[in-house]
Amino acid sequence: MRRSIALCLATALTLGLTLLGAAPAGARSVGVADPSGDVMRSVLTLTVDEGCDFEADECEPEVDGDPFDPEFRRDTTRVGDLVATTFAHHRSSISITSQYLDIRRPRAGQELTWVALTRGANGQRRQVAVAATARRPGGVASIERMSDERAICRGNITRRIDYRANTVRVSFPRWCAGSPRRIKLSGASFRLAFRETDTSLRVEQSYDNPFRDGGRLSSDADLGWTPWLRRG
Ligand SMILES: [Ca+2]
Repeated sequence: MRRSIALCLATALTLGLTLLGAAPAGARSVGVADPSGDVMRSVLTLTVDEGCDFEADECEPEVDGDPFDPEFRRDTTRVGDLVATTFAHHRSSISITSQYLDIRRPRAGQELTWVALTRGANGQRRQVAVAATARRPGGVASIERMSDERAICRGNITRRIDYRANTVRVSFPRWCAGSPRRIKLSGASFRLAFRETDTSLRVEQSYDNPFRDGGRLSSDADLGWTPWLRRG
């Protein structure tokens, strides 16, 4: 159940972002400042009848909230609040570095995920994720090709989550993104917290993106992206 909810939320990770930091066209990197105090949070609760097995197909859970269109409200937490992100297109790699007010090491039942999206001038698109849990606080990195949802570049992604410095950095070879001459980048940071009993599952999701103050998650028609970044 937890996994299926996570997948639903992952589907919703195609986010509404708006670029605030302008940069000259053809820049090799861009730094984006984001306001503090703009973390958004939603809560989804699923319940089943007493004595019903949560995992059983015949036990249809009652859902409070929409996993595909969560209702987000502003939260006051500092945890997961992005304040600055640098997107860079280097000679042989692409990197994204984010500074948070506080990232906090995940406890059991919590996940911290940085999701980046790439859009190459050659039409190649990728979703890059770094997901940290209590068991894997250093994070597990992955890249998915958007055209066929195939996982690629396993073992070629470098990630570093520094819980003292409150930073996340991810980088990967250009070829993992299809080796475009120019690329646009986007992304957001998520926190998930699961609380499970025999008859209920509560999923708290909060997010912040490097471009925008608050707002909802939406379709990628609303995505804000960096300008085109030329190869450095
Ligand atoms: Ca922020």
